[in-house]
Amino acid sequence: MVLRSLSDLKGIVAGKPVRKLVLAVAQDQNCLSAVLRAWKDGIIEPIFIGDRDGIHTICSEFGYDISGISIIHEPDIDGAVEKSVKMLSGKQADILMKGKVGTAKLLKAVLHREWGLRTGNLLSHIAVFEVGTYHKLIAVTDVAMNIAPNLKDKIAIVNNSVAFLNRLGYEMPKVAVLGAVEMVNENMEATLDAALLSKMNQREQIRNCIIDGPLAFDNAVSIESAKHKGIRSEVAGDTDLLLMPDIEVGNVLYKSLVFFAQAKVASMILGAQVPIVLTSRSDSEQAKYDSILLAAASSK
Ligand code: COD
Repeated sequence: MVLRSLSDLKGIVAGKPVRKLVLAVAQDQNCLSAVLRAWKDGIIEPIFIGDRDGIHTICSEFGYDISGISIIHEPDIDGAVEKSVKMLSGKQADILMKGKVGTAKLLKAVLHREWGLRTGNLLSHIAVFEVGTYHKLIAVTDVAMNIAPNLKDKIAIVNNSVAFLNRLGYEMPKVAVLGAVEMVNENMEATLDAALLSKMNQREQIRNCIIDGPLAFDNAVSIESAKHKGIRSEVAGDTDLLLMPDIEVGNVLYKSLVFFAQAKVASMILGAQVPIVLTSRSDSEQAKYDSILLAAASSK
């Protein structure tokens, strides 16, 4: 199975129960608009936690009808984040979504030792792009949570991402581990990790996917480019998942795809007790809607 567009996710969600989504620090116009659209489309049932007056002001200004939606009033940002995370860890809802709060603040609450959403696994971020010049969706990890993953972290990030793609219906997703070059260079750590991950996959230490690397970005997404360099690879030109060497490379690729290539994107955090919709403040309303769709489609 291969998904070609983010709207293909609707077909997956159609067969699943409606999930309860908590919007943490809900007084954000783009987030409210996306959540309400997803609610009307029967994807989720929302709960808003945040400043009630702020939420009502936005809704009356933009004409949003929120009658029937529960609002938990908590004007303090830290308090609203804590109440939201606790609602998820208390199993009263299914999906957490970041509203008008910084990424690091929300993630620190998610990682809280007593009332957070840890599982014992590494948590990681995944972004799924619909790019006009590529023949299918392409996922990129980790562009927003793990800053400088070591080999052990990269194994966990691949495992999180592969389990996620398997849940979306991909039986053997193709994983490209990126480097600046496609040869192992002992001075470039990313190429050493890539070679190890590929060998671990060959030896079935990492399963349910096909890993190849190091691949430079052009070889990962273009078969012509790979052929030109004489690279024989099952992954080259047909990648489903790009593993980034670190957050800077990942974040720059993310922003380049959105701002230069007008790609559509959906993103979330994997590996926690529940799916977490974590879009950045500059993401569009459509990206927020698609991220809710992604979280619902990949729910267990
Ligand atoms: N998965 C599971 N546990 C983790 C993870 C993870 N990815 N990261 C940290 N932990 C655990 C550690 O094991 C430790 O027990 C505790 O959390 C604190 O660890 P620190 O001190 O390394 O981490 P923090 O709390 O200072 O920061 C964690 C963040 C996720 C907030 C941090 O890594 C971060 O700021 N990431 C980048 C977020 C960001 O700004 N993204 C924006 C890009 S758009």
